[in-house]
Amino acid sequence: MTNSNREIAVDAIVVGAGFAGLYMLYRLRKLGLTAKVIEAGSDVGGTWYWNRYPGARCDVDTAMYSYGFDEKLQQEWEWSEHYAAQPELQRYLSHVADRFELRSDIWFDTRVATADYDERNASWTIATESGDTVHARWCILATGNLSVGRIPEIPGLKATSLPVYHTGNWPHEGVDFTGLDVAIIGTGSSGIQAIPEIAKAAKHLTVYQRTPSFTVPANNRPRDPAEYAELKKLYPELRRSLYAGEIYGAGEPLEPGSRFRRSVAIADASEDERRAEFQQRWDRGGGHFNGAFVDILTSETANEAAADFVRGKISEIVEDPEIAEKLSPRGIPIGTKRLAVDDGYYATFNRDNVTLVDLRDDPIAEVTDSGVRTEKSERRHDVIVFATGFDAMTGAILKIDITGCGGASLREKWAAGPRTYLGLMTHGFPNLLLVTGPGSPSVLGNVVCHIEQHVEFIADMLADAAARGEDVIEADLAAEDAWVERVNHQADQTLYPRANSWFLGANVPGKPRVFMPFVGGIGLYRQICDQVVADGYAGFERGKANQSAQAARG
Ligand code: NA7
Repeated sequence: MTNSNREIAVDAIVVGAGFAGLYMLYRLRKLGLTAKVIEAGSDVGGTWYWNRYPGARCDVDTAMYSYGFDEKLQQEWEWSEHYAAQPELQRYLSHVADRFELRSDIWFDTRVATADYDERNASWTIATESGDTVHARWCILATGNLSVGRIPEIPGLKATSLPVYHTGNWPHEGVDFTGLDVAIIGTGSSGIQAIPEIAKAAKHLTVYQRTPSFTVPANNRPRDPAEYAELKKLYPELRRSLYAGEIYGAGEPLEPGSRFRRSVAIADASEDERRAEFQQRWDRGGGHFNGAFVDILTSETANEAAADFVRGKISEIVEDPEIAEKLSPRGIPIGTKRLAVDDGYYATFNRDNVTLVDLRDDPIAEVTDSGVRTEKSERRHDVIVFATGFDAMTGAILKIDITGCGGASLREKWAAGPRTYLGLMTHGFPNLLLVTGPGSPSVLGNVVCHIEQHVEFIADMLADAAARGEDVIEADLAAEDAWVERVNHQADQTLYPRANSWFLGANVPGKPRVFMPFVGGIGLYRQICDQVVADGYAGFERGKANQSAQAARG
């Protein structure tokens, strides 16, 4: 990267030009603030810019995984399928950037290295890896929850001459697998999407699976024009319903106040009713499978019934009973790792050119120049694909060297796990705002609707502060402590902490095991935020920059 040495002062700096950063810029401009967005990629898109692997597509119906803030935009944009693929999502975000003329305030190909808070001026100084400096009152991190890819340390990997790819950082020119013997490591959502596509293209595909995941069919299909026109008429009500938490999770069922939002506990359904409910959700497709009963994520009995249903489907679809058993998750409650949504995943293991290696029986020993050696055997490959996930939720934030009041380091403050108030701010780091930070519902459900809510909360809070002549905002320590406790308490009421998921940081060796998202759901979370606003931004200390830093912080 070349040194560019730009130096500017703006009201707000936004890091990241994905769904969150683009909408944040739009709202900051509406407030009359000057803003600059810094983006590491060469274009907008965030996670949809980087995750270009074969099969990459949204696991939520894109009619709802899209912005609702502009009526014309949602009326004019045409999604071609229910679960749009990466190129279409990238086109959508590019269209949004053009439509609202956002690009002029974005620096592309630029990565933020450090962010330092100056207490005397209540402002942030951001330095980029290429030598730029930005001074800003507000520093807003729209860095995404799944931005920092993880390739595990495996003996021999650094030295291998084989081509190695990670699903989260896929070459823009694509990879031609024709005639190749491919290894893929990892069977989470990304692996589950990539495996069927790579299997179709490659000579042979070997899937190295450490833990089987639950996945349900997407039943993806082109949008029916009449149905889509009807949906567009209902958009305002559908968005309201989704944002109020009346639609299960991500919002696949496209009816207001949806009948797919069920309040029935499993104990109140007969065996036949249970099966019928699971079956119709399986047939319809999508992640709302887990909304079949209200207690699937809180009751072991309900969870086991859902898990059993899916295991039954695996044994129906997969012809070899031994492979079916290896693919069947056991001991992990369904939904406690994000439920994957697939397109022909289990059936892929019936193909002659696909081999499943169960790493629980036969762990990887090393990567060589000719392939992968496990403890029991050695296989030749031409290429290795890692679908091994991300340093989620905190990875992109902590990659930046952030110092707050008194030179305190955010990495040190969060050494035992992230601490935030509402997932929006962290005490000791005034004027640093997080979009869908740890402690907010963020990754549970439809992240675009969570992003819109956070961006609007932040914009309204900045407008309110400006109206009162205030320019310092900081999370109150007691409010933060109480919120962290509440996030943990909510998670402990559910089965979520039972899985070694990235929600818990359990996928990254050495990362503190703390449940990071707020599991109470978007409806409850919005109510809490609305109450905070009604109470005059309770839990946020606010003041003026020209007061002494101590006084400003109360
Ligand atoms: P995930 O869901 O974190 O999945 C990563 C997969 O990689 C998972 O199967 C892991 O097995 C496997 N993994 C990780 N490290 C290793 C090593 N060292 N050896 C073998 N296998 C390994 O990431 P995804 O990218 O699939 O999905 C992330 C989110 O993106 C997803 O939830 C959606 O929201 C979109 P493990 O379970 O750790 O045994």
